Amino acid sequence: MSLNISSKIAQGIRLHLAVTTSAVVTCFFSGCDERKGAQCEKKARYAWEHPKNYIADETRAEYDKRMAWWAKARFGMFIHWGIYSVPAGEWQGRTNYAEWIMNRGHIPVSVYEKFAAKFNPVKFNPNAWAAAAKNAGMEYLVITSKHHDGFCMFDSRFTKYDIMDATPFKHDVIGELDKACARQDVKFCVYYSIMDWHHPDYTPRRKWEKRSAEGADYDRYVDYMRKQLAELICRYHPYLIWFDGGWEPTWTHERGVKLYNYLRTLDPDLIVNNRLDKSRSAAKDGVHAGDFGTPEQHIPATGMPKGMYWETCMTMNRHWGWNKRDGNFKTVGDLVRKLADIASKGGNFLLNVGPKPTGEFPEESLTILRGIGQWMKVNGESIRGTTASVFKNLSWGRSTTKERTLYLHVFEWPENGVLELPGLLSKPGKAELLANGQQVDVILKGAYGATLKLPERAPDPVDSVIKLTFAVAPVVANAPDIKGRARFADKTTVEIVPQLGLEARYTMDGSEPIPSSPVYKRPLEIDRTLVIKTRSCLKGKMVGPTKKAEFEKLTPLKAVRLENTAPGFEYKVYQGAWHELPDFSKLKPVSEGVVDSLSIPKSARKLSENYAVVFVGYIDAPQTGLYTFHLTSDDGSEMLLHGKTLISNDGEHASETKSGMAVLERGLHPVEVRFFQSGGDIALELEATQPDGKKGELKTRCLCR
Ligand code: FHN
Repeated sequence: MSLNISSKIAQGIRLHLAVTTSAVVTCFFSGCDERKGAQCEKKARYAWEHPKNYIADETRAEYDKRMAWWAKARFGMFIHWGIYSVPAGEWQGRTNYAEWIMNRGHIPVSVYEKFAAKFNPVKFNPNAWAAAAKNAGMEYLVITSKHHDGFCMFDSRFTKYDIMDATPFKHDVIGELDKACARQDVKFCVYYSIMDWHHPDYTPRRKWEKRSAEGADYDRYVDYMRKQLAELICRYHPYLIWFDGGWEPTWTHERGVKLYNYLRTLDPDLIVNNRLDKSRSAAKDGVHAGDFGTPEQHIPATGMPKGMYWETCMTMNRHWGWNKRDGNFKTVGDLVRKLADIASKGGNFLLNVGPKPTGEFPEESLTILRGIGQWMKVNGESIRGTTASVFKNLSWGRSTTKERTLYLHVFEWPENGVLELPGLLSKPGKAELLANGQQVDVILKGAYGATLKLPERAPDPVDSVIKLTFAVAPVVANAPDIKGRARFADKTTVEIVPQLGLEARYTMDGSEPIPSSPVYKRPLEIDRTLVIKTRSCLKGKMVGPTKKAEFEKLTPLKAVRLENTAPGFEYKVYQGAWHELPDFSKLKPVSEGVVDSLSIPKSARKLSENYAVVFVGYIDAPQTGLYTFHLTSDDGSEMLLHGKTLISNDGEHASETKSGMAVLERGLHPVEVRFFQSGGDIALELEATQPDGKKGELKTRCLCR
């Protein structure tokens, strides 16, 4: 019996103990058939009515212990599979859909339900899926048990809209994959969407729907949800539940907190992501619900603050669910480097597969999984069980850490064979190529620092790993941090943050810091454009890389003198499917007009997706001084001031805010905002923090009356 099954039994016993200690039902493991929903429901009802407050009461040590297997895993498989795979991304002539097809294609429930009767994935092979994950080096697997369309890929007692009742397939996909994962020693986890476009009690309805919300009772929907979650926990004992779709106003922080504590009361070892709370915080702050952060389709530039668990989820192509025309798959090399980059920042990588309606993985996905698996077979120890890099920045690649071992992920193999180890203060004991154990020469540089003399040929074209072992945990002198506003109006304050135990010496004339340069002791007041450089100093020797930061004193942008303006923005609407802002000079608008403030015009909203809008007007700056503009959008956007890009927030993404600063003279300044919506949620807002600190929407005017 593989370890994993026994740990499942242990989990099952723990589950019983966790709840039977609440003296609700004395349920002996052997006699209690978890599959009887009624008994499970009784245990869950107690947990719902009497949840423990894990958010407030769990200690950091308990939290870290519970997260240990997940943090060690580093790499998992995401699977988006449902009846939305039947139309394969196509509907009424459009081909850019996937798991959002019901909403973006405005498909009424009665029509969409018909996909269930066509869902018959006879080639579904759970063992092959679990093996594909394991062989790729993935230690856990998260599959959609219910996505936003409300269709359940498991046999639920609380709806007929599930794979057992509504499809000819009649296999409990979740249950079969759960068992297959146990056999392959892959930890089985499920995704569950709070948003549900099918359930009659879920609100808000889609704006385009005719289906009335009359009689809908959201509390009744939440009760449905908690019962289904009890089914999933009691029957399949998932190691983790990955929530999504909690962004609509009906779902609240309070509901997220209650749900989190309920789930943990039902299974204290369960891990839950941060998307069941509104804030999506990843901090263990005793207030917010959720155990790890979930950046999507991107890798945070410097990871997440120390102590926060986080996981980047990403598609292999451009869609989560199956789209038969989407051949834009990332390369194996790109994904291996992303995996190393994420691990070097202390995060996990959840890489998605969107299976076909036949039950097969796309061939491209299998090729990618095999390619990553080949790399992981040789280099897996440099990912699994590692922690973040001790180097803040490496020009040639990344680094991961395992106590007294550093794994150097060399993306760019040095032509001269010399690999710099910037700021390394500890003396390496041994250096070897992980691929073949070949020794690598370590050349010490004086009291501190070292380089490696590498063989001519890199063992791996994408990421060659060098294993460096030390007598003690290695210490690196990184560059001190420099904090301050890069662009300012009249003066600003700059802080330099030395590394613990080291001095930060600095210059303000752009020259290299040397042992006789000033030691940073207090914030620097600057009132002119200049360059600051700083470097760590240890016992009179400069160590580690130099950090450079440029500070620009902004000259106020001149206001333009205009007559006959009126409040608002002129706008033009364009139609098309884009993944980033198009070149509007090559397009013809489908409608135009004036809006009182920056908002999506009705003529665009009617298109619901695959459209862009360009707004033109004048910011009416009430005072002279420094303005910080904040542009929020879902999907991409851009703000131009006096014809130059001030903020770029482009690309397909969930709601995201980017900022930019400018010094404005009191008066009118030409502004243009460009926005595109590919589909799904929508957001567009432009706010400004004024020189007096007041934040809000600025008035705009246009030559539009
Ligand atoms: O709307 C979903 C989307 O379909 C997909 O499930 C991703 C995966 O993280 N989550 C939401 C978009 O942020």
